[in-house]
Amino acid sequence: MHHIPDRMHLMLSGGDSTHEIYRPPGRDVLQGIQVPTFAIAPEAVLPSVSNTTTLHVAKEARAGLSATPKTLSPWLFYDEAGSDLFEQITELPEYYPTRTERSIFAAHAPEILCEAAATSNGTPAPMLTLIELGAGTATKTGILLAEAVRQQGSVVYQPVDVSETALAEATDNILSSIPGVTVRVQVADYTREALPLNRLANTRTLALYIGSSIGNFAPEDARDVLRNLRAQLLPGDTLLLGTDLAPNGGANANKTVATLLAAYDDAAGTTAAFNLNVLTRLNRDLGTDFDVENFCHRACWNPAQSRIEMHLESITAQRVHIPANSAGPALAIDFAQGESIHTENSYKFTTTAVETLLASANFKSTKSWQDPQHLFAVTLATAI
Ligand code: AVJ
Repeated sequence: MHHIPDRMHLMLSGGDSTHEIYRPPGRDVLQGIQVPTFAIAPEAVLPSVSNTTTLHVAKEARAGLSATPKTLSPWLFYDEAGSDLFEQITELPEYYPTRTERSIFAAHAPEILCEAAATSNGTPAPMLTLIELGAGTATKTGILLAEAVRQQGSVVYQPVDVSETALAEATDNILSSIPGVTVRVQVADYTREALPLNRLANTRTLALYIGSSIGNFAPEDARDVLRNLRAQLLPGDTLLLGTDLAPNGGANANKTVATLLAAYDDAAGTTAAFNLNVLTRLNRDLGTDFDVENFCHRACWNPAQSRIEMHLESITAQRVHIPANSAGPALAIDFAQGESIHTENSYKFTTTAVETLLASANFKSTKSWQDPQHLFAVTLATAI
């Protein structure tokens, strides 16, 4: 049973002129939530590519699979099945990042929120508004929201995500478990759109970018994502950044390459299923004819780039077809035996790398917290 949130707590997140009433599948009323929609030129639509998301999938697949080496972007993982598989990954014994970051929040939430509200000149602390990039179902955010309510009586929470269903779930969870939170959802892709974050006037913003989501971006792209965010903030606003740490960084002998590899190639095969699901998604969305059985999951550590890479390796020589659609003509994609599609990078950071990245986007690292095993870092940075 889904809890229907109190409508009074749901406010329109503006910034776009076109809106529609948001009705999650299988649910009755959630009419308070409104989300931006997109205008599509009628002539750009063919039956096989019938909405902007699918058009974007088609363009991405065409470009990535025609390139050498072949690539597919990690955002393609997150259809409904992929999002479910990712949730399962976060509970695997080998996948330490999610529970480790949660443990850091649980241990340090009061200090994190105090630091974010602190003023250098002794003026009264302003109210904090929490904005979360790529919020998903916001399962870890509750700890921080509950602490914000404890410290300031109430809090406005603005989760931003591409997935409406994830945001609806996030809203349900938070409104039913943490009194004092007002949720303003925003359906947007912060990686592609110059976001109007609808920063609330007369409050200070604490932007959350957690879960090591930044790890999917190559250094220059990561910098651009943070610069985009920075452009929406005022000096004194803060960013809480979650980053997975590099193996054997400094005095850290707890974290080995083997620890990392296990996290991306678990015994139950959940990460393999997550990786392979992207091919199932393309078959469904674009009518491609990937034989999913004929590819296998590979995870490797790239020490020069400090990243885990995920690949889908072609078991045999084979040809795959992308049917003609509004994104382009029919394409045949040839795979040699052992050739792979590079599907994801997951960058791992040293504390120095985190500081350098933050500085490159005009943030000053204020304070950082790690778990006792130094697997994961949570860094508070101030917009300067
Ligand atoms: C969601 C990007 C943080 O890199 O660990 C998990 C995605 N991929 N297992 C990560 C992921 C394979 C995850 N991030």
